[in-house]
Amino acid sequence: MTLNVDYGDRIPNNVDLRGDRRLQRALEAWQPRFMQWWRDLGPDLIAKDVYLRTAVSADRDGWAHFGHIPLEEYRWGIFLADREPDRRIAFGEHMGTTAWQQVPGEYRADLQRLLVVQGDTEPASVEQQRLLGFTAPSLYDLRNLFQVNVEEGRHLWAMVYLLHAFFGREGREQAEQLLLRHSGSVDAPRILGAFNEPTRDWLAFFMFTYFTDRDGKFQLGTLAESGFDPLSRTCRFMLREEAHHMMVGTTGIDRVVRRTAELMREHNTDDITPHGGIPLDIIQRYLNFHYSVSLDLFGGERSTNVANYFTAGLKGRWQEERRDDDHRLTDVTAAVDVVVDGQVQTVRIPALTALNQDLRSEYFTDCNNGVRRWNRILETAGIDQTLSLPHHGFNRRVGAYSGLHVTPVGGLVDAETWEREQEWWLPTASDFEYIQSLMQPVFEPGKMAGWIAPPATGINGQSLEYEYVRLA
Ligand code: BYC
Repeated sequence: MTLNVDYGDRIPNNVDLRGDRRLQRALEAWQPRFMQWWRDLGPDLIAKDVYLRTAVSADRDGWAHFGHIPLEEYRWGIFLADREPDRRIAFGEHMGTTAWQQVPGEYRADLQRLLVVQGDTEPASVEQQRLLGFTAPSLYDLRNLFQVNVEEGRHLWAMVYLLHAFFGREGREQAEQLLLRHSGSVDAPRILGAFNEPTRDWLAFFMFTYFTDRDGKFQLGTLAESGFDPLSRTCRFMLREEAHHMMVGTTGIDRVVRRTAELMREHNTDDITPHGGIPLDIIQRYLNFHYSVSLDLFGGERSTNVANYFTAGLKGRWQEERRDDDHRLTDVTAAVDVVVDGQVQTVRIPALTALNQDLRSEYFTDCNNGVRRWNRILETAGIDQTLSLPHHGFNRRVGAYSGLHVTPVGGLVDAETWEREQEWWLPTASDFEYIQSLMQPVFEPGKMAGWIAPPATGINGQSLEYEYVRLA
């Protein structure tokens, strides 16, 4: 991938902004609003500088340049992956035709909606994480939090660029709105449920970056298939950055589980709270929560929206081009769960309307890899307990299961039982309180909070003792 980033511009970009003065001016007018939003709702802890990765150069590895900079000086910019010559639409009714460089009029509203929903999640996650810096378990983790935050900010830029460049006045208005809705706000909440949930501690942060960012990976993967080429190229570049967020979540939970296992062995007990560790049952309840709210992000099992997006060529399937079928799906059916008279049944529906479930099952397989990893850590430590993903009907607010009470193992229970038993399944007020009590900052280079094991390696070949963040 070549980048050829133009850093001479106020907005670094590889889309030749200079060649389009109107667009450049519109984005330059949005930039101070973005900075104001970042100051108001971005990270609350102000550091002198942070060892950050920024896209600067053209070669394969060089897109990631590392150096200490103040967060506010991060060069948020607009980067698209290279244009593939003669790219063709790979699915839907326009399959085989040339990918669009402009928005087709008939799909304008749908595309704009997809961009707005995607764009809304990016600043939302920064807002959700804004207080975490104060309680970071190490400078290494603090640096990773800030890296995730600046890149989510950049992903907002990515969607705002598309809105400004291709959707005229309406697009600019939508870009304004992206800064006006706020996570958890009563009057103007973020669009999707999970992005209004608080990320109150670092266990929640690791769960969020594992489960919720992973929805991001899969959704971006489907948008990378889009017949609207600028969206595809934008998402392909975003996915490269997203890999770091996945790493933060996966290794973050690895390290929590490893430390928990160590303490369980050392003290020969499951109740490691007197020793400052996070008990496995609390980890499981956090996992249950974050996985279930992230499943909601896939929409309903049965959706005409997703069928329309696919048929129109706007949103493909995960790894569309590697699939061995006709890529149109007009004559195929798929099995989905429906609820009839309070009971779950499986019915066959047109595969097109079941595509949210198709993506969700790819996501499930990926999530399960993490659970296997964590169980291997437990097994290696000689602990005979395991973690698991709850049933897909558990704690759902969207889709077939939204009106039901389903236990983590998939049993249907009545509302009363749910009320009585949910403290075993979802984090409780006392879980939150206990985890909060562990959230004491560790800001000395090379040192680590007692509830989490150190990472296996540092960032960009640096040692763990490296001063990843210099505090003010
Ligand atoms: N909360 O037809 P349905 C990321 C709405 S994460 C609230 O079943 P559809 C990131 C839905 O909008 C990835 N509302 O669903 C991660 C629809 O409303 P309208 C974000 C919800 O449309 C971490 C109605 O319910 N990107 O990048 O097939 C950090 C009926 O829905 C929810 C995308 O999501 C919910 N959970 O699919 C930072 C990609 N679910 O239209 C970033 C773009 C559904 O009737 N979005 N609704 O008013 C999409 O592709 C689709 O909009 C969805 C929903 C997959 C979200």
